[in-house]
Amino acid sequence: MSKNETYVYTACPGWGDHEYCTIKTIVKDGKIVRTEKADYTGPEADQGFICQKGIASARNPYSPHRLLYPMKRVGARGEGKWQRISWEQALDEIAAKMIELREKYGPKSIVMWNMHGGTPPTMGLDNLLGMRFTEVLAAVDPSAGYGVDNGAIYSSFFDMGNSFAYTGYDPRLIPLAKYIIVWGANPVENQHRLARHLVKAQENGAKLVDIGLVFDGTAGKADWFIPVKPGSDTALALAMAHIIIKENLYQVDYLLKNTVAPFLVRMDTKQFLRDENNNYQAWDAGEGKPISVAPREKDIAAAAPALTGEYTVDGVACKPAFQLLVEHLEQYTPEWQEPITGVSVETVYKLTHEYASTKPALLMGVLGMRYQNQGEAHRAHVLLGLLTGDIGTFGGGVTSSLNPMTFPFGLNDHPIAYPEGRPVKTTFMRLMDWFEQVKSDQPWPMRALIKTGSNPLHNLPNRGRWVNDILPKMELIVDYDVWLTDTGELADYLLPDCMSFERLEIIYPASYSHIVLQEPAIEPIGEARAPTYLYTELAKRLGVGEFFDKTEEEWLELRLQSQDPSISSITPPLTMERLRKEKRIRAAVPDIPYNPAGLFGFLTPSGRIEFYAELLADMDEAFAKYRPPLEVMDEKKMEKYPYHFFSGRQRFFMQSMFTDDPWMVKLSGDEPAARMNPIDAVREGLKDGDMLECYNDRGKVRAIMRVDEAVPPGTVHVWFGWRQRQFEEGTYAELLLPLSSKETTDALANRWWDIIEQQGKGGNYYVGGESGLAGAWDCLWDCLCAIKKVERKNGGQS
Ligand SMILES: Nc1nc2c(c(=O)[nH]1)N[C@H]1C(S)=C(S)[C@@H](COP(=O)(O)OP(=O)(O)OC[C@H]3O[C@@H](n4cnc5c(=O)[nH]c(N)nc54)[C@H](O)[C@@H]3O)O[C@H]1N2
Ligand SMILES: Nc1nc2c(c(=O)[nH]1)N[C@H]1C(S)=C(S)[C@@H](COP(=O)(O)OP(=O)(O)OC[C@H]3O[C@@H](n4cnc5c(=O)[nH]c(N)nc54)[C@H](O)[C@@H]3O)O[C@H]1N2
Ligand code: SF4
Ligand SMILES: [Mo]
Repeated sequence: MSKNETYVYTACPGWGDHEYCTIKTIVKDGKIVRTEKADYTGPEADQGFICQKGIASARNPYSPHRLLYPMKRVGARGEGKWQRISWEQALDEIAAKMIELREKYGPKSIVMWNMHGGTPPTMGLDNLLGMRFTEVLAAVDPSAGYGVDNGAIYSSFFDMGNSFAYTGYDPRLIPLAKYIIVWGANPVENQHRLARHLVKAQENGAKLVDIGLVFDGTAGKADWFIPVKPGSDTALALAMAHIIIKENLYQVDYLLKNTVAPFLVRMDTKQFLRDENNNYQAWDAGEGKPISVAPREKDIAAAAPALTGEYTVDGVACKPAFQLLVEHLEQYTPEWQEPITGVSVETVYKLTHEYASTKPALLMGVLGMRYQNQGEAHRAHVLLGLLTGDIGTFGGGVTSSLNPMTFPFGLNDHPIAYPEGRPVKTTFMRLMDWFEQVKSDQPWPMRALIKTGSNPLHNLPNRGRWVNDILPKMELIVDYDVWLTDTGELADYLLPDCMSFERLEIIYPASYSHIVLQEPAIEPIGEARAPTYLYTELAKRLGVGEFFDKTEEEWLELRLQSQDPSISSITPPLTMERLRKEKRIRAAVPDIPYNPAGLFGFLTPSGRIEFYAELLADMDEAFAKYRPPLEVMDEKKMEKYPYHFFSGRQRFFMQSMFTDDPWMVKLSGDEPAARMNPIDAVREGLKDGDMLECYNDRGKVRAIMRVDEAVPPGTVHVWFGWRQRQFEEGTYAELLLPLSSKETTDALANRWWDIIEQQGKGGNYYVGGESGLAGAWDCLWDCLCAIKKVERKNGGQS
């Protein structure tokens, strides 16, 4: 750093829902001059590299596109006519309308949309005070059930007992792996921090295999790319499991100690056999009698615990869960999967032999499998990881959401989010129920939508539902953001938040075992105001001011009063004063990398991996099964809509967060494109540069056609990130099939939500305990479309 330069730490504005980088923001003469990687301490000193977006983010606060003043709609909704007003006027009018609606329709007519993923830093005051506000108003929160990433999360609840404990993976473990399958993900372009560790693993001799759809950056870096047909992965994974069993490549000792493989299942009820003390039962083939196994007991005191066979105990016919698995997998042969996945029989054998014989093997992925059957894909991955004995090993295992994190720890957030320490007044709803209810006004009407986190009109499927069913019901729509987004364009009031560079916060998710103080690098630009101001001022006007009586500094001091030993045993104690001085402080956590299975054990009732999910046995869903995706493999639907429509992400955008930066737009090709394989383009008589309309019965999008061999035949790919106004017509969100609907939801997701609700945990993922979030997990590329060439209107604009 040169003379006259100072620095603070900041959550990267490209935070997204996954990366969570802390950046070092360097300031000179009151202006941000550049950003760099943060300096961590101790064993994490060499971690925390950032990407080109983080580097370019120093420009963001000064963007002419920023939302800088409160705005009030003057024309019709969506007409784009705004009038600048003062904060006073905005707050007075919004509060008056909320009071009016509350009196007329009750407190539950107010909907607070405060989805946490994308607001830097997740679980900062933006989110926490939003939750508190929702709670004291006794309002509705449908966004806690917004689960775009959660096929894996709910399915791991059944097999692993916890939805959250297994989604994170310490990036420092990756270079220890000797075989890595990136399966349905693109970490080289989307998880830049992991990319470095993958390269290191390759340098250490690991083989990197990519099983994917598009020949993306990770495929380019991989030693072996295996293309699969969309939504078919469960078939491939189950065929691999089939081979592992047929050829005895599984780890018997691991199965006996860590899984329900030896547990006897009653053939009459399909539940585990239990003794009078409610312990599980295995079969001792040495003694020829059953033996009890207590939950969490690892070693079975049997001479020879049986994994296969059929036994009768007190007149009840039983089989070990492993025997049932062998029978279940019989049908999933490599020959059976070939026409489904497009992967040859030889390839499946080669892949399986390499994967099962190299240790440790890591299976990374799942988020690229956003099809209706994604939960089964993750369960099938878990099955592979336990058959090979990799789950829980250092360098091996199965990850789902690629959240690169180190040791997790909690701040004292419950009392901030919920004055009573837990939600008692908030109504949490599944998104699919919410849509139904808003549309029908039954059993009660909802009339105000206050959106403080996320950009649902851009990022949720079937935009038409919002435009036609939801927004017209709302007498008040407020959008608190830093840009004018697709959601903001349809609001009545726009309120400008501060960017992370302008706010005081604490950063901790994925900050490499450190608690970091985010200090304002610059004064707020324009009239941007931080969430403490927004909620304090609104609460005052709504008669709940006593719940918002603290300054930013005081809220943060309260967050540090955590009982979590990782925080409470920091010496000298963690205080704001200490943080001000040192900027980042290492939590009291071990020096070795975090390994979730090692740390938590398995949180199922048995304390073992329940690849036989007892909770689903009555539905005949105890094992992972192949189920075709809803649209993409449906030959009948393909007669009308022959192309798979894919809107996956690319490296220069972070969801909808960098789309207003001309550099990123330039690097992304100036304007949105629909990419197609040359084989399809030639057959359709299309030329590179033609204007293409992709459509189905939900909606349409127009974009320039680009020929690209990276896209497989049969797929049209429009990059995720572009705003609606950057397309000539329509947007990808119009076409997409949502799972948050009665027609498309999945029996496992419904069962999961029922259990969570029974346990009183229908609330929030991060704050409400180990569960939460999903229940309405939505879907993004289980989607078909047709295409046609159209005339270009205006030469495109970006
Ligand atoms: N640059 C950038 N980085 C990001 C984000 C961003 O917007 N921009 N967003 C962040 C967020 S919130 C998330 S959730 C993550 C997501 O990160 P990823 O999971 O990596 O997401 P995608 O790039 O959307 O999809 C990954 C890959 O899935 C493959 N795929 C598609 N369909 C199938 C299929 O049926 N089977 C298989 N095996 N593969 C398939 C495609 O080849 C695609 O390249 O990225 C995070 N990082
Ligand atoms: N077509 C398609 N749709 C997708 C996906 C896809 O791949 N393709 N991916 C899905 C996935 S995995 C995810 S996680 C979701 C993400 O969905 P969202 O969470 O809705 O995505 P973001 O664009 O990150 O939205 C964050 C919002 O917060 C705003 N924001 C940024 N910084 C601040 C701040 O400091 N304060 C305030 N108040 N607001 C701020 C941003 O401008 C943006 O409007 O999208 C999903 N939707
Ligand atoms: S990976 Fe994401 S959070 Fe990290 S520096 Fe890049 S844009 Fe920022
Ligand atoms: Mo995500």
